[in-house]
Amino acid sequence: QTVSVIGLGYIGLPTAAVIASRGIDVIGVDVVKEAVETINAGKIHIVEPDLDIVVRSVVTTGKLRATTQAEPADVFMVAVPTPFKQAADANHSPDLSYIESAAKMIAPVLAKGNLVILESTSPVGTTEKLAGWLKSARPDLSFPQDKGDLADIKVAHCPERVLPGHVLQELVSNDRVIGGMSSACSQLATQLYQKFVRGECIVTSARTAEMAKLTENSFRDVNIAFANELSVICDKLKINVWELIRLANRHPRVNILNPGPGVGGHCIAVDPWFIVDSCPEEAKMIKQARLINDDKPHYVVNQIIRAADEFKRPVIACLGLAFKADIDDLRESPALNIVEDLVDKGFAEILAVEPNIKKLPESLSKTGLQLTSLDDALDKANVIVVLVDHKQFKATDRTKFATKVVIDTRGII
Ligand code: SAJ
Repeated sequence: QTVSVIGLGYIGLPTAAVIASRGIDVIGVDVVKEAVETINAGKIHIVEPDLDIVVRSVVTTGKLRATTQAEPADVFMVAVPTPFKQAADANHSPDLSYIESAAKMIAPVLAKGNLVILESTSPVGTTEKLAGWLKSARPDLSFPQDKGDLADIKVAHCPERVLPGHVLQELVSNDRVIGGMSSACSQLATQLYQKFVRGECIVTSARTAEMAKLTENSFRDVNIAFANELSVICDKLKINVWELIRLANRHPRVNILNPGPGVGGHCIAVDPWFIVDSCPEEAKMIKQARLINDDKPHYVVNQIIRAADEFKRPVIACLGLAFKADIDDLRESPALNIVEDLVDKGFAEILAVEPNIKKLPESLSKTGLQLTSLDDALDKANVIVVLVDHKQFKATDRTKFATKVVIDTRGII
């Protein structure tokens, strides 16, 4: 059996590597030539604990090979991004163009008996759309929307659910929701996942699987919004929100999440919008949670401006740019947005610290800003803003903060 993974990013590459480590031949496909070359050299282009070791091993044994062009395989797993349309689009409508491109890419090499799995988090109805794109490119084959269990090509949605930073472990241990477009589709997909997943594989429809994934991330978003709202309320009432949450969580049925500078990443800050886009009238709380979490970075910027006001020459050390602790991922990062906003406002000298990257993203480097080491930043700054709870920051000697004004959005100090 040969499995082809389309999209070798934060989900696709670990998935390809784990499947290959089970002795299955894997062809990884990505449109980015540099990523393909890096992988074929046994290296990785993303930060994820232990992934380098697994990739090196499966590339060395020849079980994983990367290429820029689709090749015939038994199973195609699509793990491409599903962002929303950014440009001046207040409705956050989903951008399915990467899935459509993936469909066009694999269609020419599809053969009778193949299974196509959509792993990308997707709005309800996307798996049917994917099957539709495949069908229009290959009218010579039959698909489950017309032929059900008897179709030549099987199609299923099995949403990824792994936590960045713990991907290798969660890929294997998490339960999987398998949403086939017919029961034969689910059966074939289950057989594949059972080869590398220790968790349970639970079968449902493609639409329910799509909604299940969106629901998981919306649940988290709504709960973080509750914590973020509490943090703003506590500021006003002069209560330490961290102590408050610790106390409330002593109740056996209360489990409040952590407030922060906002919600980032490609998942939780995006997926709830897919529900809002499908049901704008009905998804009231889900939308409100998004708005609360999206507003938090502005609130933090205002806190910083007020703190800097005390100093004639404010120097602000911003600790962390990633969207959460101990990763290099800056996608939809509230920390990055806050630093961009501070630089843009130009009222202070900004020092950006991010131990997990080697150079600043274009949005900051073009302003002339450079990465500062943690020690330099702590020495020079009079205002310190903790934006990410990276392990390096948590391990810092607390006395270094003693003489500074500290805004700790993560509650590590
Ligand atoms: N955050 C808080 N407070 C918290 C928890 C998180 O402010 O108490 C913030 C983080 O700092 C970060 C954002 O929320 O900015 C999201 O981080 P996260 O760790 O909650 O989740 P992700 O985006 O890394 O991964 C999520 C996971 N989903 C759930 O936990 C329900 C993961 O299992 C999914 O596979 C992933 O989204 C995805 O790919 O959809």
